[in-house]
Amino acid sequence: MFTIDKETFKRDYLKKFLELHGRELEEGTDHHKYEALGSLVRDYVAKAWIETNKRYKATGEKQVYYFSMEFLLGRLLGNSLLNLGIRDICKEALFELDIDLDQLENFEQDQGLGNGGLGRLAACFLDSMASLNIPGNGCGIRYKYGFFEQKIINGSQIEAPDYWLREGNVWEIKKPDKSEIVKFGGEVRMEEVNGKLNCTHINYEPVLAVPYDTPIVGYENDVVNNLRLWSAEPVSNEFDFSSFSRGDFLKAIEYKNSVEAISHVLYPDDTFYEGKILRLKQQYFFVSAGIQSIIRNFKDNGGDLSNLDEKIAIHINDTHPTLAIPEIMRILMDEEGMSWEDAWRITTNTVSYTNHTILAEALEKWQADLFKKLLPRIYMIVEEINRRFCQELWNKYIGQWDKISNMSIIGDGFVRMAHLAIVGSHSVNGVAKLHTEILKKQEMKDFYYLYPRKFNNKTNGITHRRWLIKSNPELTKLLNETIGTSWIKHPTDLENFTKFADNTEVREELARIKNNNKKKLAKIIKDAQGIAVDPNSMFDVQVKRIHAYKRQSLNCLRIMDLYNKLVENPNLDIVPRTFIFAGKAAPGYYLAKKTIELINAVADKVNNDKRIKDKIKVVYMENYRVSLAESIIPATDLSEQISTTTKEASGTSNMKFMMNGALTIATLDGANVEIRDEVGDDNIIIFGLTEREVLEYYQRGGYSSWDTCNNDPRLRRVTQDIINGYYSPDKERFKTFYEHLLTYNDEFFVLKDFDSYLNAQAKADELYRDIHKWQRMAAINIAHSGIFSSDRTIQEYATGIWGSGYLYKNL
Ligand code: 26V
Repeated sequence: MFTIDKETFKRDYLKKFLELHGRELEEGTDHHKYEALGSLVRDYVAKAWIETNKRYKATGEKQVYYFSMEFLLGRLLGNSLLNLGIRDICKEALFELDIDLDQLENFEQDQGLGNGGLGRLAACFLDSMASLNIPGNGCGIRYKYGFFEQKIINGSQIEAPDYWLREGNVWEIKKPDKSEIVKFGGEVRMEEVNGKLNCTHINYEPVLAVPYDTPIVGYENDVVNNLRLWSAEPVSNEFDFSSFSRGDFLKAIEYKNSVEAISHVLYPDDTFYEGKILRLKQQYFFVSAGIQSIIRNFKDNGGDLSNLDEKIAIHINDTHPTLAIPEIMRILMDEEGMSWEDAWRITTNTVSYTNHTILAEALEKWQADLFKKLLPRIYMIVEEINRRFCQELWNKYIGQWDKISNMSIIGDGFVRMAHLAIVGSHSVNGVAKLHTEILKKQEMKDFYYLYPRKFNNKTNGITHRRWLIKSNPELTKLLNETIGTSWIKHPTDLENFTKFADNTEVREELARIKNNNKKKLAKIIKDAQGIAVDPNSMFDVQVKRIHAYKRQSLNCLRIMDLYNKLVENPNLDIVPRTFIFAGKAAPGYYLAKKTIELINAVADKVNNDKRIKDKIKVVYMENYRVSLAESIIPATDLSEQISTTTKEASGTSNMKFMMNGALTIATLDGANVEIRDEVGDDNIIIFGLTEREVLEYYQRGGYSSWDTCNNDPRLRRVTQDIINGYYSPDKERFKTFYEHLLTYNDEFFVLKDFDSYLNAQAKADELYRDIHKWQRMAAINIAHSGIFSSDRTIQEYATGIWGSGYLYKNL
């Protein structure tokens, strides 16, 4: 294992600083100091990185490649130091140089190449693969602009570009010699030569895919895995791209721009699919580059392609990388001369797929004519996959034309990516028990009947190294002092903490730690937006993407109701609360942006009303991102997980909150169900419609939001307040919000769940009054959170899907 003593570290650091900046430490800025440290850590990591690679080559172990359009890594310095096992030494050494490590870490820009849950999950998975000694690599896009930066101006969201590379990125290494060429457009010629079909692709637009590698450090195990992100560049002048650029300056510039657009920006949508051709281009770009480099590497190491599936597992994170399937087919057939049958067997045995949402509006389907024009050879292969698949259906479901056309991969003029992903892979998984059941019973039921063995569940997880050890050092210390340190490598050992739930001293210590974290967050809030919040109030938090199904609206309506009650009776006996929101809305999602505005309008009114004596405060924190989550989550008392049942595939912040000792108020949706099963009904607050009730309303109707509203004076009042000028002189401002609830019958049952939600909140209020009772519940939540470590999730993927890793070999 990597070790270093304090003096050597100091020497190395000063040397690095001088080399990098050409000046003495005293003359450097904080950013200089951060950069020198990052760069030094990368040097330390480099040796293990190379060694890991060599070891994988020597043992010939199965390699996993996790393909994802998004990797939401956040900051890397703190976690790399932690995983290397030198964070404490480094902190002491820097202290002696008059540098505060915690502060320095704040100078790192978040690497925000993801929208939300799906991208962060990919990042947690990389951390777990490295920490479990699983040869697992990430493959994605190096967007020049990450997820936009959110500013709240006059209560509304304004988007600014996230040029995260402005000050450089110490973690990445560019590897131009490992570039690949990706081909778009053009024509395909098929010729029969000696009884074999030969395929040539001509007049295409070539794009150079250049890889940038980032080391992923395992926890104290000398493993350093690789995340490879591809950047698009024009091919060099020597390349003969004759038909469109030679001698024509303007065309050459156009070409350059069109190429660079590919890795320019991350699409800031996570639930609404638009058929933007650039996005399809992004998908094929990184998938083709990734697959080509895997196969090239495999062959260079003497691999035999006929057993590719025994040596390599390719996992696709949602449908975005589904073109991996026809791309592998293309290479095996066109470039390696394999038969369709052999190529198909190898491809399907290699690829596995995770579904992350059941929202119909997020399902990817590409217009077939656009697809064909952009990717002519890939389209031919998809057509052939579909022809053979439909043949199989015809033989099985004689005469059932509707069923067959519903299941077809190409239909109604579109290529349906989820269908291609299911047909072309050997495993399809959902991300929580309920979600997988809904996939099997509803969304993908026809495919489940056809391929029951492909479907399986892998409940999500989070890395406890970032989300507990790194972000909550005081809680980590308490755990180590009470139950020892075995939980760090075996997170389910956190269960041993259960016996301390009844220990008065431990409960008091838990309360003290929480209060400390709340004080830190209160300072961040004060510095950022000038609002004073009381660390002794209950911190009631909802942070996540803004979406109608996640129901920030429900949370907002109950705050409005509570405010009305307080105005009526300022002496109302309630536990003082600070309501904290954060999250970004997709720039084109009008209702979500209006939700942010409404919350801010409510905040403005509530925070400035002297009558209610500061009993409640509402804060909307700007620019939610991984590093901000790391400050908010350890400071939370109550975690809001209030999506409409059936809509949230899993959720992962729910797991982060419980691991940090927050209690959860939740619907029985996504992984909330499993959290409830772990902690028991007494240690979570559940409310709202059940799965059955929701599905019945969707199928049979019978819900009238209008009637629900009219029968509840509280709802009548708060819904009127949205449009009567109470929160904005402009009565039109929140009209859409109102209409969604009342004119369009409240698609997500916000009004229906209102009463039950208020009762649940009253229960939270009552529990919080007895701090011992509350901390007992907090302790039980922490103790049962180990199962939600992504180490458990990754072990399940490795043994159940990929057939990889140490655990698999020792089964
Ligand atoms: C979908 C789309 C649709 C087209 C436009 C661009 C785009 C980008 C990303 C996505 C993926 C959305 C799906 C997603 O993020 N699902 C979340 O996945 C989490 C990890 O499994 C899970 O915890 C959340 O419940 C689920 O909403």
